[in-house]
Amino acid sequence: MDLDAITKHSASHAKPDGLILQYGTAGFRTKADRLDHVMFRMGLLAVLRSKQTKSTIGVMVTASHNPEDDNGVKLVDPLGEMLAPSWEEHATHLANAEEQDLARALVAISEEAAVNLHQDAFVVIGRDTRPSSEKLSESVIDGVTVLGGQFHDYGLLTTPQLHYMVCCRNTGGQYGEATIDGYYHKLSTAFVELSKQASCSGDDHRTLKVDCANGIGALKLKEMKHYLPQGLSVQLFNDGTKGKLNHFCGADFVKSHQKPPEGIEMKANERCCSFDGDADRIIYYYCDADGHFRLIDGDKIATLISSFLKELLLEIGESLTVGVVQTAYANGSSTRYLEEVMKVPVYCTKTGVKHLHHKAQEFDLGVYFEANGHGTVLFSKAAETKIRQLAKELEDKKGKAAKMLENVIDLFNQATGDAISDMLVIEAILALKGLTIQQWDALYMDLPNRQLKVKVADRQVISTTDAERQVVKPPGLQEAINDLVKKYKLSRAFVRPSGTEDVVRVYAEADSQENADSLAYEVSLAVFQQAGGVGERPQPGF
Ligand code: 16G
Ligand code: MG
Repeated sequence: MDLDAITKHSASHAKPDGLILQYGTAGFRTKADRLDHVMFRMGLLAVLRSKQTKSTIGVMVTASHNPEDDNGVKLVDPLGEMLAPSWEEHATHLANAEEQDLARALVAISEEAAVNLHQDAFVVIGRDTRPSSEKLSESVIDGVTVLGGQFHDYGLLTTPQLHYMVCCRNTGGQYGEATIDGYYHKLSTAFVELSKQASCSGDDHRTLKVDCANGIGALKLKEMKHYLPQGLSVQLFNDGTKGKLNHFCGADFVKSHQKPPEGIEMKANERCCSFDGDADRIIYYYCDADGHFRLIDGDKIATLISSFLKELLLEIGESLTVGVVQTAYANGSSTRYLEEVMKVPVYCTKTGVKHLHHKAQEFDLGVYFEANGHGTVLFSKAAETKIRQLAKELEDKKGKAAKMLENVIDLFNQATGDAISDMLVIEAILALKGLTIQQWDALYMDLPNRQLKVKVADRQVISTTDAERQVVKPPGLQEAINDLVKKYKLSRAFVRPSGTEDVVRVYAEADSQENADSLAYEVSLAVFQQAGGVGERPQPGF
């Protein structure tokens, strides 16, 4: 390592004095103008990680569903997974080292992680459409080059596309070709093959309206349209030509406000969906004949997909295990439906894709979705091999089911949740089963729910256990929540410190919207009073 050169370059990406940032659930995220030094340093870190793993590492510049003037960065590990936890710590140390300590911090990481500095390094970079992203990705490249790493800059990509590229490059092209054309080709081929089986479902021209959150998803779906069959017509809204990124639109807005985005024309019973700012989340919805807005969130997506997979597995008759992984935010009705009606085992993990992903790897078919629409299906290597073998050898009903499962494997981005890939799987399943969006929605009734946030002086005073469903600190808060929950029917509530914002999040569900709102308010007040609330006290009503 040429430590002098590093120190010299770092001076032009100087860290603002005293600024401390944390590699959180989705990497570093804050106002874009505070991130230049973090980008440079993540370029450095990506090189070390690449040397250590002898693999290509990804760096994605995005702040997902956050406002347009925020930005962020995360590293992608060799098989397209989130960065390993021990390296999250290295990332935090490196980002927070004062200028004069930077070289020392780098040496310390190399030693602790036993990095062979003579090894070659290769880093791939992607970015979203934020005005700040281009400049920030140049700072990443600066960091990569000063440490002698080689790189390929993909420019504008969705987050899942970057995960895909990393996975392709580290599997010798087995997973797909590491180009944007390779991505479209892989997904569209699998989609066409899977949809072919739907010949008798009648509705052969399907329209889907997509709110692209004024983000990267719009650009990429536009490119992909040429690869999609005539049968699926995708109409883009909030495509970034006018509106602001994530402003009154996008999956996060729709899910948390439980209302349609601005800028989309919805007619009764039309199928609509929203992506988030970096296109790794998807939420469906429609307006019913009475004009009521109906949300179909990640839980219902997981249910649709699991029931489809279970049917195919029954057809092929192999004893492959299926598990569904959710978080505490999963609607109580979805968990009950999955367990009691569909008889699939359901597991709950902490919030954040890496936790769900990890748990899902324990099954032959691991379906994981957060209620906010982030998720995918993972197939174990053994299951994939078995399915591909049956698909090749058999021509009967069993072989047909195996072929469909093979298409599903290729269609899901198994590196991470992917709005484009999930959308295509859902569209194929709806067509295959001849389901309308109302029929899908009617699988079960969501319990009314409400999410709120509370500002406190230090959100870390709250700590939780049992996959974030129980508070252990401050003492007494869980008892207060228990007492409030007892006042309502079919009720449940939990609180947790956010991993991406300086707030405490509150979730409540109950038998009616009024009761869910009221419970959420009362729990917010308890948090405010017992966990050091600041600013305005929570108010009832919405
Ligand atoms: C990040 C996570 C998402 C999680 C959210 C929770 C990834 C890629 N993204 O966006 O899965 O739901 O954080 O945010 O892991 P919160 O901690 O602020 O509630
Ligand atoms: Mg996102």
